[in-house]
Amino acid sequence: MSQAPVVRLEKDNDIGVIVVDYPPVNALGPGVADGIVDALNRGNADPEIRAMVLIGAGRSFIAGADIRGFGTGRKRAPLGSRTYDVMDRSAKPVVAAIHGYALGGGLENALGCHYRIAVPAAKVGLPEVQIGILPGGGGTQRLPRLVGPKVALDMITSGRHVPAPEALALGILDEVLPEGADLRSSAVAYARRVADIRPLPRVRDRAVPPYDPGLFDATRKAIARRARNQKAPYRCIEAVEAACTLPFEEGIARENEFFAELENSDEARALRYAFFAEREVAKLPDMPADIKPRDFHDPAVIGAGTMGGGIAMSFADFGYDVKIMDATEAALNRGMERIRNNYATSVKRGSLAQDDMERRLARIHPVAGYDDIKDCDIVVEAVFERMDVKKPVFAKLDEIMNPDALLFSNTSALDMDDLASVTGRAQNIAGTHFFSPANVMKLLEVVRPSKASPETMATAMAMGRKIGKISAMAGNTDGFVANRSRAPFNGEMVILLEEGCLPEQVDKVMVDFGYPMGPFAVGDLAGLDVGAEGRKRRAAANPNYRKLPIADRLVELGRFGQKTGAGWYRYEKGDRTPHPDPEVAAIIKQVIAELGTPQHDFTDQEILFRLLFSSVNEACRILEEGKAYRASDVDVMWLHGFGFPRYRGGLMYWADGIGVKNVYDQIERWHQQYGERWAPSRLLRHLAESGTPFREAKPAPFR
Ligand code: 3H9
Repeated sequence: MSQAPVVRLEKDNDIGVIVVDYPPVNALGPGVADGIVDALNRGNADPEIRAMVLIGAGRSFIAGADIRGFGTGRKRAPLGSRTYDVMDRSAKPVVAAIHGYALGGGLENALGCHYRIAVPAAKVGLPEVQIGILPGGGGTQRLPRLVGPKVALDMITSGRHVPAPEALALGILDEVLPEGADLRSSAVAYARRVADIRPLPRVRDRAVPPYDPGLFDATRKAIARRARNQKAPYRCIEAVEAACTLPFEEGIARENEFFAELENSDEARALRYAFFAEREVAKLPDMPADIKPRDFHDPAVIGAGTMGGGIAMSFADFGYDVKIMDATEAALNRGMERIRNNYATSVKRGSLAQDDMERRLARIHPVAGYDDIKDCDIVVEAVFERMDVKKPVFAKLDEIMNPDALLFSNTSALDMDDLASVTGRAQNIAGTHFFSPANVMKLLEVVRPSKASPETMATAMAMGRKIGKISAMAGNTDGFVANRSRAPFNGEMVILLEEGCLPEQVDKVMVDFGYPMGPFAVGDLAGLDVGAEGRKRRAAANPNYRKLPIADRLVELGRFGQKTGAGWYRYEKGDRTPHPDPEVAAIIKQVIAELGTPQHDFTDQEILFRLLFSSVNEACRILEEGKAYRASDVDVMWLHGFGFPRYRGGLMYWADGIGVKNVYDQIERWHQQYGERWAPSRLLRHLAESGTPFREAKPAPFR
């Protein structure tokens, strides 16, 4: 059977309509660019056609180059013969008609067109930097000519998606259609209106609008923190600079060189991996394919503490009216106050408009008691993290809620089967573990208890996506996947102190590696008392539990972190900057003297490997127990739950870069040196012996 062409040239009387039809998002996959070139040539050759429209079939205009083709040795058309070049030579005007997304090569094609119109919900952008490359289809040369280098730099170095109304104001679009207007017929009418206008307005012919020459260095400075260890953001700036200083063709040649340099860079490979890992994580391979998530309209949150408030904000931020309750009116009022303050901070920082704040606040409805939420279809419980506090809440919810309401718990470690056992609806119960701050962090770890129905799990996953999260499924194991895989890292970083490191030394290594903050500074932010609770529980349950006397000592001394002005660091009043504290060094020395631990010097690499390898080993255990679907799910959790640097792909992807055998050998050496806590997992040994990368590890069936 012959396949339908991915690009068609259709005729609407005197207008040629070039339809790109390559589901799901019209990426520029095999044959698409050639198809557009062929259609443009045929349109030009057809005497009946006066002008053309370029439009996407299905849900989008063009989402950009086919990312799957990168790094596969595919050949690009040579400069001068690409779609944009053919548009530049076209004797007839071409109108880009945009709906859904015009991203990357999609927007670049639109910029090659003579006119651009869009529906109001469309989005345009050059997100290439997010996958470690730069726009390689003329975007770095055409966009600055159209909107000036300042806006172009902002768009190209951030990769942000610009909504159509803003794109119109910036001059990227010529027209945004009224709500509900039909894109294709409007575009055809537009093309008819402009068919005879000459000369054809080509973006490449425009002069770059006046700009401040200091702009480029200022942008380099502004992105230095978030772009550290990366090449692409700097190449983006250089390419826009080239647009401002070189003739068009030379600028294009420069862009092309940079693109070739970046396409196979380590950062680009890692970022592409992360892109696909984030899509893979949504797939639940052991669930029936026809399971549909349930719709929900009326969510409620129990507990107006920091987490509950953040969860309520997440619902409100994405348009849901949400009810929130707490045990006492005072606690509820405090919670609402905290929510208001959090929004107000965003307004002050300029990331939220005042009227948006009001709208979001108005969607959060404080309610007095269970009676007010009994008709809700989803409840997320976020009360204190102790089983004896959560169980009565679940028992009560089970009693008063409609029988088919779904009950989710924002626990970060507790046994979800045990919690579900106090209800008569175990099939409707799941864990939804948000990360702090819940309205900011993207990860939602969805925990699957043994009796939860596939529909419940699919709904919990979908709920996360509907409120802007990346949902990842985890098995019901202590700490689930994210915190369990992270726990050895948390232990190891404190054990390093027993052997001669200081918190600031470890933090510097991890910040240099790419974390936004060092782990000790993060500990101070989260509160050291929180971890101490978990350690107590685990030590009580397991006589072999490796205690962390230095961390315990700090908590005993009331050093809970930022909230008490002192933790691993000391803090000045009203300032969150961590200052190394000689008192902490003295506490460490004292505990070392009590323990008699031998001291030694550490290289940066040793510190990094000690922390991360311990977690790689634990992640392997999680996979061998069938508590996660894929190694790449662990990576997604580390990227979005713990701030692991995205351009390193994720924990397991990074470890593959070191090599599974090297990781195993080092872990085995530490096993000899430190004993059982470094015992290599069975899966790790198997992978090392068979030379299988972590990414290709086959986990046990999910349970
Ligand atoms: C570029 O253009 C370079 C140029 O400058 C130079 C050369 C011309 N390629 O995200 P979704 C797949 S670089 C291949 O779930 P949504 C995706 O994997 C590119 N596949 O949908 C998924 O597959 P599956 C610049 C792609 O509605 C399916 O489509 N462009 C691509 O939530 C649905 O995706 C970008 O970086 C692609 N380009 O979001 C845009 N895009 O079903 C990247 C998607 O098998 N794409 N897929 O899991 C996106 O940001 C989002 O997909 C988009 C839609 C916002 C478009």
